Amino acid sequence: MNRREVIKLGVASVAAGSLGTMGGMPALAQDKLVLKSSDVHPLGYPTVEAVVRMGKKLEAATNGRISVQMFPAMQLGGEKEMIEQAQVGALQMARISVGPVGTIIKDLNVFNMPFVFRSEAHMRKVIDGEIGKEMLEKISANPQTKLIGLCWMDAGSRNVYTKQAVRKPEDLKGIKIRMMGNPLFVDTMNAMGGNGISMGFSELYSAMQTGVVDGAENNPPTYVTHNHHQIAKFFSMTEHLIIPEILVYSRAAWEKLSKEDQSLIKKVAAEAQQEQRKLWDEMVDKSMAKLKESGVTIVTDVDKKAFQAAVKPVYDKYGGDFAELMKRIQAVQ
Ligand code: GTR
Repeated sequence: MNRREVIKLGVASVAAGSLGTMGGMPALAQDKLVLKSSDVHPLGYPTVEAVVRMGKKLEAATNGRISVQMFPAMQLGGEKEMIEQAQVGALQMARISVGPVGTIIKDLNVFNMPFVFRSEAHMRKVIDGEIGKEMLEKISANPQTKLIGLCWMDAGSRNVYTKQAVRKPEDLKGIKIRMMGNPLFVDTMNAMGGNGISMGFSELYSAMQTGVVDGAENNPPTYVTHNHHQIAKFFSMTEHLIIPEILVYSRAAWEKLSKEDQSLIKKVAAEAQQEQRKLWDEMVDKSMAKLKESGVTIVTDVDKKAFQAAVKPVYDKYGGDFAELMKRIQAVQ
């Protein structure tokens, strides 16, 4: 029995087939391929919209044979659960942050290093170039991941948000900041002066409400979309992490695809990488406007140099693993 997501057109069409051709119906039921895809963000969010558009392109290119069924807004759990579901083939695609993937593939952690990119524009050049290509291949080539790396997406810069302004490392003293599930991030927050608490994204809102954490760090669209700005009203532009997102495909499901379908999916994914960043830029502008309207204090006079100096222990601990890669990233202009 083929475990691929195959939906038969139904008993009626099979019966029609066995009776010969009725109304131009093919003799055999046509297999449809519905690609289940998941994201922690809701419909309309740039990463979700980019994959929905990919689905429309796939439908158009295959006369409806391939389509995407989107499960947004953590319907299928947090990022950890999504990765596990894709690994066993219960989901075909998952849009995730590189954050947790760094725990599976060491080299990918280079993108998770604080201040590794000079700017978002620098990060985009890196993911669009040789290094980006190599990293996608690393995901696909490593059997342990059970995933295929399809394309990158943009998630801007992450900034600290809590109940007070954060301008320098001392301001974070004794403050519990939720970080993504990867020890590198807890070390980063501790080095920045706070107390890093590792926690899944799906638990964060209630953890902020109940005071389990005092705040978190993320990009403006996530901060606003998930209403975190209603609880933690100071958004300090620390820009300590610029972590790309990644669209992965279940390896188990990928291996069942024809070569033609694989290259079609890769082609539309490469287009999505470029399209998503336009949606992203618009969303960042909208989110910043909404923050201002909502009475959030946006702290811009952050001593970034002090934070950069503070994270040196993170470089001492992890940097040796990918010193060469970091040099290549710095060399990208
Ligand atoms: C968002 C990202 C999510 C998730 C989240 C988090 O920026 O889009 O995929 O990683 O951050 O902090 O867990």
